[in-house]
Amino acid sequence: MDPLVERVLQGEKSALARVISRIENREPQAVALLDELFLHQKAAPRIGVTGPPGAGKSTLVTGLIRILREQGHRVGVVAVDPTSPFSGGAVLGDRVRMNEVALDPGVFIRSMATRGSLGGLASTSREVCEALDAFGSDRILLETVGVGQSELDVAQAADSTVVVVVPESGDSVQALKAGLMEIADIFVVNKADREGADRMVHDLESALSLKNWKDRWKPPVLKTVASRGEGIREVNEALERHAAWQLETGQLSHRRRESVGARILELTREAVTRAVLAKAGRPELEARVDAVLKGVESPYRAAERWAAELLDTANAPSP
Ligand SMILES: Nc1nc2c(ncn2[C@@H]2O[C@H](COP(=O)(O)OP(=O)(O)O)[C@@H](O)[C@H]2O)c(=O)[nH]1
Ligand SMILES: [Mg+2]
Repeated sequence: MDPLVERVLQGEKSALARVISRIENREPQAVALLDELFLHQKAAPRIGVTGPPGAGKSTLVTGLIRILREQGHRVGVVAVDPTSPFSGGAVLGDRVRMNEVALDPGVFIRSMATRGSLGGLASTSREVCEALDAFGSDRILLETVGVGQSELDVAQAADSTVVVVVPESGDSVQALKAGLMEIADIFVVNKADREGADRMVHDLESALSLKNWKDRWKPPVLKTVASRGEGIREVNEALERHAAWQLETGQLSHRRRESVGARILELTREAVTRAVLAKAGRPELEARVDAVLKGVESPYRAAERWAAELLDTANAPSP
């Protein structure tokens, strides 16, 4: 076993931090580390918290960490926020509270910058969750900004997803139509100390009541004032109910199965692309680019043709 992996399994924070840096920097050894760590996961529940910038996600996460710690859990947090150019440790909303939880030996917080593409962020954050799980975090919180498809991908790595909105975001019902409805297991209307919170709750509930929830989990709509710690216990209870429901109905294994399937496909796609470029090389790609630029064929056609050729070669009986 890699000594670094051994140290992570013993719960050494500095070793975990190093493994995560290797994952983030896409260092070649990271794959070997992940490969070893994967087998030591205990399938800790992963809780996604998503919503627009400034909605209070980090503040809510801080409150959840506190409650989970009271319950004796070891908590791992991954915060992915491309809209917030935080530097150093300023991950969570309130520095003082953040320091309080970050100094707790039972809490590990990692913020992820916008390094590389957003698409890469989705798989990187998933890998970081795996490392946290092997490390011994038995609850993993994943904070992401809900703005684009990639963030939705990140949210989908979670077993339960909390979507945070605020009263003044009158457009959030609009956002629901754009896909948040699909991923929310729990809605939180935060900043309920502001005007319009009840109206927002009402709007969300009306939008939800239009759907048929038979045999499905109907997302509850909760109100919080995260900055004062109000309503967070109820959010945690809703998360516990959702986890229990998923276990009873088999949804949990279904969701994880889908997630692992998508992951294998994604990794296979990456591996195939790497292998093709290594073998055929850039010139092969350039020739196809030329054909597309000259209007000989479309990129769709070029890709289809290339894939067909590759599969043909792979399937051809050896001479
Ligand atoms: N009035 C009010 N402000 C809040 C509440 N929750 C968080 N905030 C503030 O909103 C700002 C953004 O919070 P943050 O947690 O960083 O939002 P994030 O970008 O979604 O992670 C901070 O200044 C928080 O103190 C709340 O319930 N009421
Ligand atoms: Mg935040």
